Amino acid sequence: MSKKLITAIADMEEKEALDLARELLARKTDPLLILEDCRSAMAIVGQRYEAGTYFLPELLLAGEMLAEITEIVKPELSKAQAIQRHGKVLIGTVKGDIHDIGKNIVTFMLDASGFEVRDLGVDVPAEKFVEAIREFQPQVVGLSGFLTLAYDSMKETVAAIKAAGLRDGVKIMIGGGTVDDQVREYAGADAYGLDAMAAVTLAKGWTGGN
Ligand code: B12
Repeated sequence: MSKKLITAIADMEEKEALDLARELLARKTDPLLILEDCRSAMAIVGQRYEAGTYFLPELLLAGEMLAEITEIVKPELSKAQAIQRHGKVLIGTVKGDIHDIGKNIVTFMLDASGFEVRDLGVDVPAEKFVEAIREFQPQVVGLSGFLTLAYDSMKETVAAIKAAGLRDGVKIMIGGGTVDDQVREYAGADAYGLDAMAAVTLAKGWTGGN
């Protein structure tokens, strides 16, 4: 863990944060640990937003910094993973929610771990997931969401997949922010994953990848 990186992101020191991320990579720090620090920093940003000391511009800048750091660590992450295609994963941020930093990390990790991933983007209505399952034929569907309202959208999406007669053909994992096993049960998904590595482990478990 790099306290300096966490503090730089949390304090909105963009240049320092990016320089530190590059420096850590150059010192052969595990790219996953760098992403983990980003997550810790985001939690602090969230607390400051809740406390009223940060506002939307800070959330936006934090989002940008995280996206930039993800771009910086991407090449190293790719190198660490052997490319061997395991199966197909369809992913998206559910309806009403536009948070996609976490989803993008999950997408990237799945791709780097050998999955063919189709990313439907953000604010994705249930019907769009159904359409894409018919067309793309994934074994795994990933639903991401950070807002509390995303829980209902996840439930609607799983119900729509079931109503379309496609539920038995796919495994559904959910994740993002405060999603936990209770939300999984509420939504009717097969599993929830705490982070990008958990998403990869779940998908591999369902597709027989290793
Ligand atoms: C950055 C941010 C934004 C950015 C988003 C930029 C972007 N491109 O995503 C912007 C500024 C746009 C934004 C907007 C809003 N935000 Co905001 N935002 C955040 C913030 C600071 C960080 C979120 C984040 O990216 N975290 C880092 C990522 C890496 O974590 P993650 O998503 O959890 O992802 C990891 C895991 O969860 C997992 N994972 C993620 N997806 C999936 C999927 C699967 C299948 C699996 C297995 C795993 C998995 O793997 C990821 C990597 O390890 C949080 C505060 C916080 N507490 O974190 C608030 C927060 C989420 N936002 C909040 C709010 C209220 C909003 C707004 C409504 C604000 C407003 N008044 O307009 C809007 C939402 C608009 C909408 N319709 O969605 C609230 C949500 C409250 C709630 N419970 O509903 C929070 C918690 C802040 C707060 N404390 O109030 N936000």
